[in-house]
Amino acid sequence: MNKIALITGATSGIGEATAYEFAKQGINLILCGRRLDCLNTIKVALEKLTDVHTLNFDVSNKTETLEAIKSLPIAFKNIDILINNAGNAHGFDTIQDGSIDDWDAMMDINVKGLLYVSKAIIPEMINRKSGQIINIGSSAGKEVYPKGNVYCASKHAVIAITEGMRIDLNPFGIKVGAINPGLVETEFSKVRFKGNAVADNVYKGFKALQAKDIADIIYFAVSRPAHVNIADLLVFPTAQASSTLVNKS
Ligand code: NDP
Ligand code: 8X3
Repeated sequence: MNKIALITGATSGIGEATAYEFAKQGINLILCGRRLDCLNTIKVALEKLTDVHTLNFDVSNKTETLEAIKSLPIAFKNIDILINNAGNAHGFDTIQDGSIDDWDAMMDINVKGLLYVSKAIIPEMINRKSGQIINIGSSAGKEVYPKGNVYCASKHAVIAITEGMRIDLNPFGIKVGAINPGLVETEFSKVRFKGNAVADNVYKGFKALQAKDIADIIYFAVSRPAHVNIADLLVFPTAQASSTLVNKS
Protein backbone atom coordinates (compact mmCIF):
# COMPACT_ATOMS: atom_id res chain seq x y z
CA MET A 1 0.00 0.00 0.00
CA ASN A 2 1.26 3.49 -0.84
CA LYS A 3 2.40 5.70 2.03
CA ILE A 4 0.50 8.91 2.79
CA ALA A 5 2.37 12.18 3.38
CA LEU A 6 0.97 15.47 4.64
CA ILE A 7 3.04 18.47 3.55
CA THR A 8 2.41 21.94 4.97
CA GLY A 9 3.42 24.90 2.83
CA ALA A 10 2.98 22.85 -0.34
CA THR A 11 1.98 25.83 -2.49
CA SER A 12 5.52 27.02 -3.25
CA GLY A 13 9.24 26.51 -2.73
CA ILE A 14 10.48 23.52 -0.74
CA GLY A 15 7.00 22.16 0.05
CA GLU A 16 5.87 22.25 -3.58
CA ALA A 17 9.10 20.60 -4.79
CA THR A 18 8.71 17.91 -2.13
CA ALA A 19 5.15 17.27 -3.31
CA TYR A 20 6.41 16.73 -6.87
CA GLU A 21 9.22 14.41 -5.68
CA PHE A 22 6.90 12.36 -3.45
CA ALA A 23 4.29 12.09 -6.23
CA LYS A 24 6.97 10.78 -8.59
CA GLN A 25 7.79 8.15 -5.98
CA GLY A 26 4.15 7.07 -5.64
CA ILE A 27 3.51 8.57 -2.21
CA ASN A 28 -0.11 9.69 -1.73
CA LEU A 29 -0.36 13.33 -0.76
CA ILE A 30 -2.23 15.72 1.48
CA LEU A 31 -1.17 19.17 0.34
CA CYS A 32 -1.73 22.17 2.62
CA GLY A 33 -1.50 25.92 2.20
CA ARG A 34 -3.47 29.15 2.28
CA ARG A 35 -3.41 29.88 -1.46
CA LEU A 36 -6.28 27.81 -2.81
CA ASP A 37 -5.51 28.54 -6.48
CA CYS A 38 -1.95 27.18 -6.06
CA LEU A 39 -3.22 24.10 -4.21
CA ASN A 40 -5.69 23.39 -7.04
CA THR A 41 -3.07 23.82 -9.76
CA ILE A 42 -0.62 21.47 -8.03
CA LYS A 43 -3.38 18.93 -7.35
CA VAL A 44 -4.31 18.82 -11.05
CA ALA A 45 -0.65 18.31 -12.01
CA LEU A 46 0.09 15.59 -9.45
CA GLU A 47 -3.16 13.62 -9.65
CA LYS A 48 -1.76 12.05 -12.80
CA LEU A 49 0.90 10.39 -10.62
CA THR A 50 -0.70 9.70 -7.24
CA ASP A 51 -3.76 10.26 -5.03
CA VAL A 52 -3.96 13.86 -3.85
CA HIS A 53 -6.13 15.58 -1.25
CA THR A 54 -5.84 19.30 -0.49
CA LEU A 55 -6.45 21.16 2.79
CA ASN A 56 -6.77 24.92 2.66
CA PHE A 57 -5.96 26.44 6.05
CA ASP A 58 -3.68 28.81 7.94
CA VAL A 59 -1.41 26.83 10.29
CA SER A 60 -1.37 29.72 12.76
CA ASN A 61 -5.13 29.40 13.24
CA LYS A 62 -5.58 26.65 15.85
CA THR A 63 -9.26 25.97 15.13
CA GLU A 64 -8.85 25.97 11.34
CA THR A 65 -5.86 23.63 11.62
CA LEU A 66 -7.50 21.09 13.91
CA GLU A 67 -10.78 21.13 11.90
CA ALA A 68 -8.99 20.78 8.56
CA ILE A 69 -7.07 17.71 9.68
CA LYS A 70 -10.19 16.25 11.32
CA SER A 71 -12.01 16.63 7.98
CA LEU A 72 -9.68 14.23 6.16
CA PRO A 73 -11.53 11.45 4.35
CA ILE A 74 -10.93 7.93 5.70
CA ALA A 75 -8.57 7.05 2.83
CA PHE A 76 -6.21 9.86 3.93
CA LYS A 77 -6.51 9.56 7.72
CA ASN A 78 -3.53 7.29 8.39
CA ILE A 79 -0.68 9.70 7.75
CA ASP A 80 2.70 7.97 7.53
CA ILE A 81 4.85 11.04 6.88
CA LEU A 82 4.38 14.57 8.19
CA ILE A 83 6.51 17.31 6.62
CA ASN A 84 6.21 20.41 8.81
CA ASN A 85 7.47 22.90 6.24
CA ALA A 86 5.09 25.91 6.31
CA GLY A 87 6.91 28.99 7.49
CA ASN A 88 8.65 32.17 6.52
CA ALA A 89 10.74 35.04 7.77
CA HIS A 90 8.81 38.30 8.12
CA GLY A 91 11.02 41.37 8.08
CA PHE A 92 14.78 41.89 8.42
CA ASP A 93 15.34 44.42 11.17
CA THR A 94 17.38 44.94 14.30
CA ILE A 95 15.57 43.98 17.49
CA GLN A 96 15.05 47.67 18.30
CA ASP A 97 13.43 48.36 14.93
CA GLY A 98 11.50 45.10 14.52
CA SER A 99 7.73 45.05 14.07
CA ILE A 100 5.63 43.26 16.68
CA ASP A 101 3.31 42.05 13.91
CA ASP A 102 6.28 40.40 12.16
CA TRP A 103 7.37 38.78 15.43
CA ASP A 104 3.85 37.48 16.02
CA ALA A 105 3.66 36.09 12.49
CA MET A 106 6.95 34.18 12.81
CA MET A 107 6.21 32.72 16.22
CA ASP A 108 2.58 31.94 15.33
CA ILE A 109 3.38 30.28 11.99
CA ASN A 110 6.88 28.77 12.35
CA VAL A 111 6.51 27.58 15.94
CA LYS A 112 2.87 27.39 17.04
CA GLY A 113 1.60 26.35 13.60
CA LEU A 114 4.06 23.46 13.54
CA LEU A 115 2.83 22.43 16.99
CA TYR A 116 -0.88 22.62 16.05
CA VAL A 117 -0.40 20.46 12.95
CA SER A 118 1.70 17.95 14.88
CA LYS A 119 -0.82 17.81 17.74
CA ALA A 120 -3.55 16.83 15.26
CA ILE A 121 -1.50 14.09 13.58
CA ILE A 122 0.62 12.49 16.32
CA PRO A 123 -2.21 10.55 18.10
CA GLU A 124 -2.91 8.45 15.00
CA MET A 125 0.82 7.74 14.58
CA ILE A 126 0.98 6.67 18.23
CA ASN A 127 -2.04 4.34 17.71
CA ARG A 128 -0.31 2.67 14.80
CA LYS A 129 3.13 2.79 16.45
CA SER A 130 4.69 4.09 13.27
CA GLY A 131 5.25 7.29 11.37
CA GLN A 132 7.86 9.87 10.49
CA ILE A 133 7.92 13.60 11.18
CA ILE A 134 10.35 15.89 9.40
CA ASN A 135 10.48 19.47 10.59
CA ILE A 136 12.03 22.01 8.23
CA GLY A 137 14.30 24.07 10.46
CA SER A 138 17.06 26.26 9.07
CA SER A 139 20.71 27.16 9.42
CA ALA A 140 19.06 30.08 11.29
CA GLY A 141 18.17 27.52 13.95
CA LYS A 142 21.86 26.72 14.41
CA GLU A 143 23.32 30.23 14.55
CA VAL A 144 22.00 33.76 14.97
CA TYR A 145 22.92 36.44 12.42
CA PRO A 146 22.49 40.24 12.43
CA LYS A 147 18.81 41.23 11.97
CA GLY A 148 17.82 37.57 12.16
CA ASN A 149 16.78 37.77 15.85
CA VAL A 150 13.16 36.52 15.98
CA TYR A 151 13.29 34.39 12.81
CA CYS A 152 16.41 32.71 14.24
CA ALA A 153 14.59 32.24 17.56
CA SER A 154 11.66 30.59 15.78
CA LYS A 155 14.01 28.18 14.00
CA HIS A 156 15.99 27.46 17.20
CA ALA A 157 12.58 26.56 18.64
CA VAL A 158 11.90 24.22 15.71
CA ILE A 159 15.13 22.36 16.47
CA ALA A 160 14.31 22.16 20.20
CA ILE A 161 10.78 20.93 19.44
CA THR A 162 12.20 18.34 17.04
CA GLU A 163 14.51 17.01 19.76
CA GLY A 164 11.65 16.97 22.28
CA MET A 165 9.38 15.14 19.85
CA ARG A 166 12.08 12.56 19.13
CA ILE A 167 12.48 11.87 22.85
CA ASP A 168 8.75 11.73 23.66
CA LEU A 169 7.78 9.67 20.60
CA ASN A 170 10.70 7.25 20.95
CA PRO A 171 8.60 4.57 22.76
CA PHE A 172 6.23 4.45 19.78
CA GLY A 173 8.78 3.85 17.03
CA ILE A 174 8.05 7.20 15.40
CA LYS A 175 10.97 8.76 13.52
CA VAL A 176 11.53 12.48 14.09
CA GLY A 177 14.15 14.65 12.45
CA ALA A 178 14.97 18.16 11.28
CA ILE A 179 16.36 19.21 7.92
CA ASN A 180 18.02 22.62 8.16
CA PRO A 181 18.79 24.39 4.89
CA GLY A 182 20.92 27.45 4.33
CA LEU A 183 20.04 29.79 1.44
CA VAL A 184 17.37 28.30 -0.84
CA GLU A 185 16.02 30.29 -3.80
CA THR A 186 12.24 30.25 -3.26
CA GLU A 187 9.56 32.85 -2.48
CA PHE A 188 11.17 33.11 0.98
CA SER A 189 12.97 36.43 0.42
CA LYS A 190 9.98 37.98 -1.41
CA VAL A 191 7.96 37.30 1.74
CA ARG A 192 10.71 38.42 4.12
CA PHE A 193 11.23 41.73 2.30
CA LYS A 194 7.49 42.17 1.59
CA GLY A 195 7.91 42.47 -2.17
CA ASN A 196 10.80 44.99 -1.93
CA ALA A 197 13.32 44.71 -4.81
CA VAL A 198 16.09 43.97 -2.27
CA ALA A 199 14.79 40.37 -2.30
CA ASP A 200 16.12 39.97 -5.86
CA ASN A 201 19.71 40.43 -4.65
CA VAL A 202 19.69 37.71 -1.99
CA TYR A 203 20.50 34.89 -4.41
CA LYS A 204 22.66 36.91 -6.86
CA GLY A 205 26.39 36.26 -7.38
CA PHE A 206 26.40 32.61 -6.26
CA LYS A 207 24.50 29.40 -6.91
CA ALA A 208 21.93 29.10 -4.14
CA LEU A 209 20.25 25.84 -3.19
CA GLN A 210 17.10 25.16 -5.21
CA ALA A 211 13.88 23.83 -3.70
CA LYS A 212 14.42 20.56 -5.60
CA ASP A 213 17.79 20.06 -3.82
CA ILE A 214 15.99 20.03 -0.46
CA ALA A 215 13.11 17.93 -1.80
CA ASP A 216 15.64 15.28 -2.91
CA ILE A 217 17.11 15.24 0.61
CA ILE A 218 13.67 15.01 2.22
CA TYR A 219 12.86 12.04 -0.01
CA PHE A 220 16.20 10.48 0.94
CA ALA A 221 15.23 10.83 4.61
CA VAL A 222 11.81 9.22 4.16
CA SER A 223 13.14 6.38 2.01
CA ARG A 224 15.69 5.01 4.54
CA PRO A 225 15.14 1.54 6.01
CA ALA A 226 12.89 1.28 9.08
CA HIS A 227 15.83 1.26 11.51
CA VAL A 228 17.46 4.44 10.11
CA ASN A 229 16.37 7.92 11.19
CA ILE A 230 17.96 11.08 9.79
CA ALA A 231 17.80 13.06 13.04
CA ASP A 232 19.36 16.39 12.05
CA LEU A 233 20.86 17.65 8.82
CA LEU A 234 22.46 21.01 7.93
CA VAL A 235 22.56 21.73 4.19
CA PHE A 236 24.39 24.71 2.67
CA PRO A 237 25.00 25.69 -0.94
CA THR A 238 28.70 25.14 -1.68
CA ALA A 239 29.24 28.92 -1.79
CA GLN A 240 27.91 29.33 1.76
CA ALA A 241 30.05 28.61 4.83
CA SER A 242 27.83 30.15 7.51
CA SER A 243 24.82 32.47 7.76
CA THR A 244 27.08 35.47 7.18
CA LEU A 245 29.75 34.07 4.88
CA VAL A 246 28.78 33.55 1.25
CA ASN A 247 31.36 33.50 -1.53
CA LYS A 248 29.74 35.85 -4.06
CA SER A 249 31.30 36.78 -7.38
P1 NDP B 1 8.19 29.85 0.38
O1 NDP B 1 7.82 31.24 0.76
O2 NDP B 1 8.40 29.54 -1.06
O3 NDP B 1 7.13 28.81 0.96
C1 NDP B 1 6.52 28.98 2.22
C2 NDP B 1 5.33 28.05 2.29
O4 NDP B 1 4.75 28.15 3.59
C3 NDP B 1 4.24 28.42 1.28
O5 NDP B 1 3.73 27.24 0.70
C4 NDP B 1 3.18 29.11 2.13
O6 NDP B 1 1.91 28.81 1.61
C5 NDP B 1 3.37 28.37 3.47
N1 NDP B 1 2.89 29.20 4.57
C6 NDP B 1 3.40 30.36 5.01
N2 NDP B 1 2.66 30.86 6.01
C7 NDP B 1 1.64 29.98 6.20
C8 NDP B 1 0.52 29.94 7.08
N3 NDP B 1 0.28 30.90 7.98
N4 NDP B 1 -0.33 28.87 7.00
C9 NDP B 1 -0.12 27.90 6.10
N5 NDP B 1 0.92 27.88 5.24
C10 NDP B 1 1.77 28.92 5.29
O7 NDP B 1 9.53 29.53 1.22
P2 NDP B 1 10.39 28.20 1.39
O8 NDP B 1 9.92 27.10 0.54
O9 NDP B 1 11.80 28.63 1.28
O10 NDP B 1 10.09 27.90 2.92
C11 NDP B 1 9.66 26.64 3.40
C12 NDP B 1 10.30 26.40 4.77
O11 NDP B 1 11.70 26.33 4.62
C13 NDP B 1 10.01 27.49 5.79
O12 NDP B 1 9.77 26.89 7.04
C14 NDP B 1 11.34 28.28 5.83
O13 NDP B 1 11.53 28.92 7.07
C15 NDP B 1 12.32 27.15 5.60
N6 NDP B 1 13.63 27.55 5.14
C16 NDP B 1 13.79 28.29 3.98
C17 NDP B 1 15.05 28.64 3.56
C18 NDP B 1 15.30 29.50 2.37
O14 NDP B 1 16.41 30.06 2.25
N7 NDP B 1 14.38 29.62 1.44
C19 NDP B 1 16.25 28.18 4.29
C20 NDP B 1 15.96 27.43 5.48
C21 NDP B 1 14.70 27.11 5.86
P3 NDP B 1 0.67 29.82 1.52
O15 NDP B 1 1.22 31.20 1.33
O16 NDP B 1 -0.12 29.32 0.35
O17 NDP B 1 -0.04 29.62 2.80
C1 8X3 C 1 16.42 30.72 5.69
C2 8X3 C 1 17.90 30.89 5.59
O1 8X3 C 1 19.84 32.48 6.13
O2 8X3 C 1 17.75 33.46 5.32
O3 8X3 C 1 16.07 30.06 6.85
O4 8X3 C 1 17.89 32.58 7.54
S1 8X3 C 1 18.35 32.42 6.19
